[in-house]
Amino acid sequence: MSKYSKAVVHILYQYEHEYISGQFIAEQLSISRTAVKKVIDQLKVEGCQIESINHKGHRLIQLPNKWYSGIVIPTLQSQQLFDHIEIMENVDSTQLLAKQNLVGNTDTFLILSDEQTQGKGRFNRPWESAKGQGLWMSMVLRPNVPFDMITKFNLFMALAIRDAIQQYSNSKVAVKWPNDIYINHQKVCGFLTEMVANSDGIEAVICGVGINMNQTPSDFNDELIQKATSIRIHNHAEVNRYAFLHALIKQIEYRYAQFLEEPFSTIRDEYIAASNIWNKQLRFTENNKQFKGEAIDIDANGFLIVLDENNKQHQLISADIEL
Ligand code: BTX
Repeated sequence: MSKYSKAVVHILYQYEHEYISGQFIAEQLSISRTAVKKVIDQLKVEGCQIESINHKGHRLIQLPNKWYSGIVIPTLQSQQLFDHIEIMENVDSTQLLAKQNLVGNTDTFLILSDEQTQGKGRFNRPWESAKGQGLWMSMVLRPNVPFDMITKFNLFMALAIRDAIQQYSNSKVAVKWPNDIYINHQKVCGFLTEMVANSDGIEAVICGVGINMNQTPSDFNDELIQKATSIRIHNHAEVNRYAFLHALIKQIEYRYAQFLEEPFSTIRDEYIAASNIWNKQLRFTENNKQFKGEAIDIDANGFLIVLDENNKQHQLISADIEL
């Protein structure tokens, strides 16, 4: 990739759907028109649809389904959460990479990848992360809080992700406590929060988020076709990945600040209203024990209160729930 391709992609994207001359791009970057043409030819080879017309210029029609750092970085220019942003084409898991990269420094950062070959959910379950179709990312944050705050962090993140997806969905987006986001009865997102801690508190929080952005129903494999959905399916149009990422990071910034300042009780009513687990019999698995019951409340600390079939009350900090 030419050293100017990031800048050229960014200019084309800023003027998306308009013609801009090679001369204009050359002047912006203080390079020759020949150099601009070379970069544009290379971008076309990579899959960028660019129309080039003599005496009119170049017009970006469509970008391929991949992250361009030349657009991600300026799109997230105003964010305050991360010291740096890493963009990968392919990785086993952004979560694994984040855990490796947080060692030996105190940086906060975001990793995005076009594809994960070994995306992981909770309990090491596989997370399907097909190339170009979703938002597969991990955030490393360094809140100066005691380690029992991790559960609370997860609750605030749930609302951030829900609110961002809701901006793009015509159907209601709901939180399935504690780690999933649903549209109707199908999963659109799974996220998980892990941490590195020492006796003084949390060293790093690593939050992995997988969002099905642009799959069509036929993109899901046999296991997921019934269980999973994407934002696009409920938006009736392809989702602009950069606009969505921007909306998501804004929501995460807002909820992260709230998490640092406020108790869970501040968002408890909002969380309860956003949840999809009420008024139905559910199957719970907690520490390998299974039982049926009904969720009746989320308490001021974010614990789920469940009444089982024998009317015994349980207070759950985390569990697997089958809807
Ligand atoms: P989870 O354990 O609640 O969900 C995993 C389950 O969800 C799987 O067993 C499968 O049934 C279903 N599933 C797998 N892939 C998908 C998908 N694309 N859409 C809907 N359902 C699916 C939730 O785990 C947490 C997932 C976190 C994923 C992110 S992606 C970026 C980061 N890197 C990484 O390896 N994991 C996180």
